[in-house]
Amino acid sequence: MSATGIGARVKRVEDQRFITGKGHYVDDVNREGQTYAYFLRSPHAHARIKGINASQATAMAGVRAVLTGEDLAADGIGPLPCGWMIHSKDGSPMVTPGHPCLAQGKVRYVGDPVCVVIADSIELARDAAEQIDVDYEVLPAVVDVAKSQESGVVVHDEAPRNTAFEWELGDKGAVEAAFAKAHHVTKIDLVNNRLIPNAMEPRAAVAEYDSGAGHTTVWTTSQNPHVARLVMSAFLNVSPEHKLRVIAPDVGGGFGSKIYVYPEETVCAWASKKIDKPVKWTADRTEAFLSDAHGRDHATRAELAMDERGRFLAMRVKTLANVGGYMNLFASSVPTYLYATLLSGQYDIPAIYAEVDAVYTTTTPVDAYRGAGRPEATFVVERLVEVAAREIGVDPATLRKRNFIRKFPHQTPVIMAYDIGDYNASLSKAMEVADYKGFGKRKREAARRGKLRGIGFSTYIEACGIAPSQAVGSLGAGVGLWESAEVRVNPVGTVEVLTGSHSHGQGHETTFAQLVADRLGIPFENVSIVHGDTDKVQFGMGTYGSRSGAVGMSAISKALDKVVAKGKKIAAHLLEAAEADIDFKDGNFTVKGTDKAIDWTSLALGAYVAHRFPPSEIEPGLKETSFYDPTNFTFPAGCHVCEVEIDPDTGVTDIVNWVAVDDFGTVINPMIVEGQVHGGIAQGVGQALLEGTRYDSDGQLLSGSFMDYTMPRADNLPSFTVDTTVTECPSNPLGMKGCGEAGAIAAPAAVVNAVTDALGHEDLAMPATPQAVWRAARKTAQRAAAE
Ligand code: MCN
Repeated sequence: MSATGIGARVKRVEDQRFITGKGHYVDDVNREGQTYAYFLRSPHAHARIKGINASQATAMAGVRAVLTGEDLAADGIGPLPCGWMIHSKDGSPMVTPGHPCLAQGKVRYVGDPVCVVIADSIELARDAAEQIDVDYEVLPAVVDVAKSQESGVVVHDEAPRNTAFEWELGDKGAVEAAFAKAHHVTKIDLVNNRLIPNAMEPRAAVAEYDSGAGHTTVWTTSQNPHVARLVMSAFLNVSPEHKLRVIAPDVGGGFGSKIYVYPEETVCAWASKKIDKPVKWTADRTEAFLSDAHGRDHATRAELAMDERGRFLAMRVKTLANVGGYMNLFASSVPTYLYATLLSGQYDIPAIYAEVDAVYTTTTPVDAYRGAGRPEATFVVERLVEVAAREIGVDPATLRKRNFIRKFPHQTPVIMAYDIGDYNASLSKAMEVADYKGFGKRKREAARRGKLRGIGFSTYIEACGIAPSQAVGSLGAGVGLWESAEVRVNPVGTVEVLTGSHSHGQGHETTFAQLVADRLGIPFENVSIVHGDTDKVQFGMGTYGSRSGAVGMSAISKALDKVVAKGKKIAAHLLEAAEADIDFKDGNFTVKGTDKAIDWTSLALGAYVAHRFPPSEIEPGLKETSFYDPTNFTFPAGCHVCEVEIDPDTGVTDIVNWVAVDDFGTVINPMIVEGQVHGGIAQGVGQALLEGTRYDSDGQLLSGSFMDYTMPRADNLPSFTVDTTVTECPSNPLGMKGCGEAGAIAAPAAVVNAVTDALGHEDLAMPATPQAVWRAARKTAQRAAAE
């Protein structure tokens, strides 16, 4: 392995600019004559808008415009789309009344943008917004997904019970038959708590309309600028599409929350044309809490049927998924295709039946957040298995091993075809590294100190590399997501790679360059990665669903194959040899069995300056493109073990040890992968112990700041032990599986399994705050005293 090639721990090249304050983010973009947008947001969760009087604001000097939903409608601009149509079990299409960028007639969550003020400064825009009088008729709110359908509150007239869809997956009859003959049934009710994404950089947009060229440029905090352009141009009636350029420069984290096309960014693009001036908007942290798409928010009943030997016979799951006030772009696919299809976990379960009701409430729209559906599925499966183990008195690791899938490929009863894995290997390794055998001793020792010690497993699986068209076709989703790459070899041998992936913290500028340097045998420093600009990269699908390695890098790999193939043709011509006799290794083209050779730099120059290429065989230049659509998802899987110690007097949970053994197939950069795992675990621990989104019954967000919404900090986390097992993914040329979400998927179940193990009972919701844990510990103590 070279010092910078595949498998090397290369330090992230992008970090130089990030840690020296030289990153270039949207808020760093300033255009001449720019104006500032301020969104006046609804203070009510649910209200009819009876009128908007903006006359005083409009009259203020320096105010360029006050625009409302009516202005949008007058310009023929319709609601934002929802990406994936889901059909209910009765065959009816989901009810998705549309998401206007500025409220029309009604507001449906606190923070819903009602109008936008554009002014010469942000202070002025904010002052002017205070002069706007919105006449609201306040309506009752509903925030709890479990109560929404029976609440009598109607969020959208088109959905009288607030039900967007009632979807099902699996064989209901087979599941009922299996439950009827089960020896033991474990049943749990659980809530997957709503999360607020909190990327470090808030959302922002700068839009500039060039009336001379009839062209708009939007700089925006997007994870997928091309999809943003496609949606925005359709929404804003921009034709042809390339009259809109979207640039996503450095983006300070997204975690899924910057995939969608949001109202605010779209309104900036529209407003810039309307007033013929650049318009800038940067969300403040409160706006981020209120208006970034939230994650999770499921209420689930799950049941597992087992035979007398603890073999899993069937699983039955009913989930209510909160979609909030509007159906967002990916919101329909998260609790369906990305959730129910993973309910088999790592287990051989003959029959599974899942029902998912997506439900509107008067809360911030919910969409994908790191893991998107897969953390929810893992939480259901891994809690169910843990509780089942305790109920039937079998060691949780043993029960898992007894039920693992061992033969591959494996077709689950919920559509997914797992290609490869070795779940026993990762669990066994994790048990060893975590010294599972020694746990009993540690527990007794902790008890002597008055502490409760617990250990929890999470043997998770996820589907990454979203989304192969062949696989999603069988889900009925219709649209697959490929990725593009263009490899440009310059005459001096340096290489530029244009990729449709977007890096917003994942280190693509490093790992993608490692692949190129490794494959071409050229210095790592001679490779640069270009992304995030629709005028530079022709098209791409962006970054989410841990797809950029398996899909984006595979596209690069395919393009590199073409570059090498053409290089061989050129080398054959220059070396006066047959093409079949040319070998390529370590940056040198050689003629087999001779000492004739040409190095990479000379070949690159030759591609541009060499004359007399046979015209029918070789075109001058060296640049190749590939569009790569994988044949299947990748299925990263692994085992996380969390060990906790609880102080029963304070309820504080201390994570004392964490072992993660993951299978990500071929690893390009172990250091970056470990960083991804660390970050994911931190987010999962946040969900399990700290992050509680709270609305009051009027729909006011009570946890709307870092004072009330607790993010994980370094002192909440142990030093992680991260290890791997490797089974190479057969469905992409690099053998890679995604790693960007694994930690967040695995961690919540591991923590809750550990905490409930310590407490000795199951009745604990996330986040397991000190107060909740203290109460639970008291219950355990009272129960023990009563016995
Ligand atoms: N990698 C590797 N070997 C592998 C797999 C991946 O070296 N076997 C490298 C990749 O080359 C890439 C990184 O690890 O540099 C992550 O790759 P991958 O798992 O393909 O994930 P993506 O690049 O597609 O990133 C998306 C993923 C998701 S879905 C969320 S959410 C998330 C995450 O990445 N959001 C993040 N990690 C994040 N990290 C930061 N800092 N900020 C975010 O917003």
